[in-house]
Amino acid sequence: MSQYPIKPELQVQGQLSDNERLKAESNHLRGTITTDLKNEITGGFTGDNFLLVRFHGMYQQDDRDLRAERAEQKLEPLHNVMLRARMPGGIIKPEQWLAIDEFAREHTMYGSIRLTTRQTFQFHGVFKPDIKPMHQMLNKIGIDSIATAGDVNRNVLCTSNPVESELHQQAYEWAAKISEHLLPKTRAYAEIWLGEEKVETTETEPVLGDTYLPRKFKTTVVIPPHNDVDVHANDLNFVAIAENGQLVGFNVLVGGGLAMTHGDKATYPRRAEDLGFIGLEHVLKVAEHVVTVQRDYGDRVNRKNAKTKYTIDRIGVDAFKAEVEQRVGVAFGPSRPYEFTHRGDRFGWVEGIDGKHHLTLFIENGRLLDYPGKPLKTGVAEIAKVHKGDFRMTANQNLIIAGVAAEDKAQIELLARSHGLLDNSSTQRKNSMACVSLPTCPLAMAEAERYLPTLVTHVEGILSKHGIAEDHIILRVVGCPNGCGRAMLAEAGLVGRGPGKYNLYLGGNTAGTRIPKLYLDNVAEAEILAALDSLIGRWSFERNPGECFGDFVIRVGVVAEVKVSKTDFHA
Ligand code: SRM
Ligand code: SF4
Repeated sequence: MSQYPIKPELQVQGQLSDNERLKAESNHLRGTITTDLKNEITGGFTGDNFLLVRFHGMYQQDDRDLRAERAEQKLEPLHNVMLRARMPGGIIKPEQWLAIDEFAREHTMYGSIRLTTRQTFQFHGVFKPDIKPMHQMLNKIGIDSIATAGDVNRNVLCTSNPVESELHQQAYEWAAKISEHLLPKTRAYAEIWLGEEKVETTETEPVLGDTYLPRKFKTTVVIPPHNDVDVHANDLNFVAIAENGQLVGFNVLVGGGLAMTHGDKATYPRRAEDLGFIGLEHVLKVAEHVVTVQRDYGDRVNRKNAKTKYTIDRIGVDAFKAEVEQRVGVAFGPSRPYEFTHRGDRFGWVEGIDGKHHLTLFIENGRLLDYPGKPLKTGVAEIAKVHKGDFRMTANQNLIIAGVAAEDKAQIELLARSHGLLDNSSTQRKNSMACVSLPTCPLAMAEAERYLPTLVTHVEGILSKHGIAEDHIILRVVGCPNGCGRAMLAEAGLVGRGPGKYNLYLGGNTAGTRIPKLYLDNVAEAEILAALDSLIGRWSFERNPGECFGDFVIRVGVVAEVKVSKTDFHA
């Protein structure tokens, strides 16, 4: 039941999806998780708990490489969970890092820390007996995993490089406040994982609602001209508007999202669009009511069309905006001018305007592990032992060692270099990204993380062959059309169709403001590389000065521009 008058004509009527039942019956996300935790017969969670643990930041998984062997031995899949932490703006302190480093080493199947495309980390392969101790360890160091998955507002992103120190600090504080404001109010997490007493209260969820949101919801705070968080992948974005280096308010963009389903034309990636400018005093109320409008009008019948992007396309952006304005009690002002110019992280050292130094490390695929001759994970831990600032995870799966005093730079750099954290990867490699995919992701159709390094080597070869080895294209690979590595904002995006087969999409741009379009359907590597070879060859001698690959392929008519996703993407 909403606390606001509802317009039934704007709602989707019909049989609610089963996820709505399970949320309603979950006793505010408790289910019977506690009982399941004690069940030693299976390593997994049963019934509704399988999905409910997601609201607590965990996904039940099993290693897909081991499935057949386990089945042959008549064993159940090797159930474990993946944990995703809540880390608004991706900031983590060295002492927190050392604790997660130890947990990953001692208590996870893969021993890695995986930096994600949403500025946080994941542990993969945590077995049931270690789940509760893991949450208690995290709680001890001031980290939780509340609402990093499930039908809620997820980890709130914030432009990561703190080079414009004061503005960044202000933006970061808003990201943290928005994250807190939109958290579920249920005490289920504290009771189940931290063993806190159940207090007899009548719990309600005034913002998210007692059946939570129709679908996942994603929010960013971004400081132009860097669009490092890829705003168009997100439901709600606060674009920082500054005057004389001071934050004065935000332009609000809503309705971005990248997922689709192969063969279902009612699903498509979509850019976020502008609602207008708001002053700082309205930020939390606007965040709250973009959420409550999506809560009340999002599609709870068909989950494939449940995200904000579809709500806006169904009811119209004007109706959506009017509803938000009415609930907040304020009108959006005209959008203030701003421009996004780029997305990639700024690798190497930069000096902030406060005189502190920040070192951005390229972490291929965000996977921190000790590789032969490249002990990356140990390297970051060694840095954490001496570092006096903090670490910042970027939305491109990289890591910034932030807030280094001039006199400490040499020591940090030496540690980074001696552990392989500062190699001379090409610009192309540093601007390529893949989602996790196999072996842990249950939805993967093709390889992504494990394939990317080889694919990049081929693309490096193509660039060299055409005499432009120093140039790059924004290249992204995802194992399925959910698009976690944001291929649907790449200049060249590969989307998994089946083992070794991908769709190739072309035409995103460097600023991340355009959705690419299908160029090749369900093809293998040879065909993809042949196409890239020919197109990169043309780009190398036909491009206008400064013209990026994505702009080029549209200008010369290789693919049509996607202006309005609903009509253009599948056309
Ligand atoms: Fe994602 C589901 C990994 C960012 C869209 N995503 C999954 C799951 C949990 C698979 C599952 O449901 O069982 C993947 C776990 C793989 C594993 O083994 O770790 C997974 N998503 C990831 C991460 C780790 C990819 C990475 O390589 O970094 C990212 C974690 C983000 C985080 O820290 O919160 C991740 N996922 C994204 C993004 C990119 C972004 O948000 O910037 C998207 C596209 C943007 C969007 O939401 O439109 C994305 N993930 C999805 C979807 C499709 C949602 C939809 O609208 O239909 C799913 C499937 C679902 O929700 O049903 C999904
Ligand atoms: Fe898994 Fe697909 Fe997301 Fe890749 S894009 S992590 S394969 S859900």
